[in-house]
Amino acid sequence: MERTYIMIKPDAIKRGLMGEIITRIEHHGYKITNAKMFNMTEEVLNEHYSHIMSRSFYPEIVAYMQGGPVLGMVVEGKRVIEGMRILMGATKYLEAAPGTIRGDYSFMDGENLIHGSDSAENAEIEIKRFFGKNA
Ligand code: IDP
Ligand code: MG
Repeated sequence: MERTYIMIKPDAIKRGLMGEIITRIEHHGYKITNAKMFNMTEEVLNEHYSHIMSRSFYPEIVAYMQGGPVLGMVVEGKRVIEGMRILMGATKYLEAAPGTIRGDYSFMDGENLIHGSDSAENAEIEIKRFFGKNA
């Protein structure tokens, strides 16, 4: 079965949206097979977000992602990588369709509630990064 790395970001946890997001994932038929709450270190953030490190908004993303704990999860299901990206909605809240997690609850470009791996290769890298090689 395909699997992906999903992370509920600090804004969602502060706003009490963790249960709502988990419910959406489960109601879509996906299985959460591992989960843990933790605080992101700057070292891990720089690895996880290496593709946006050169962007002007990066310092704000570091502060945002360290503003509280995150919930990291391994989520399994048929075509779950693509399916979770659809459930999440577009990165920027104005482009995120109604009915998606970001489209329904995000109102800022940076603070967009949830992360999901964008490819099979990155899903395995991210699961290993956050849950270790035996996950
Ligand atoms: P994704 O989370 O939809 O995969 P990425 O391009 O991988 O989007 O960007 C990682 C994270 O960086 C986003 O989820 C968001 O928090 C932040 N980000 C990306 N683009 C912007 C932007 O233009 N302004 C502010 N924050 C951004
Ligand atoms: Mg991404």
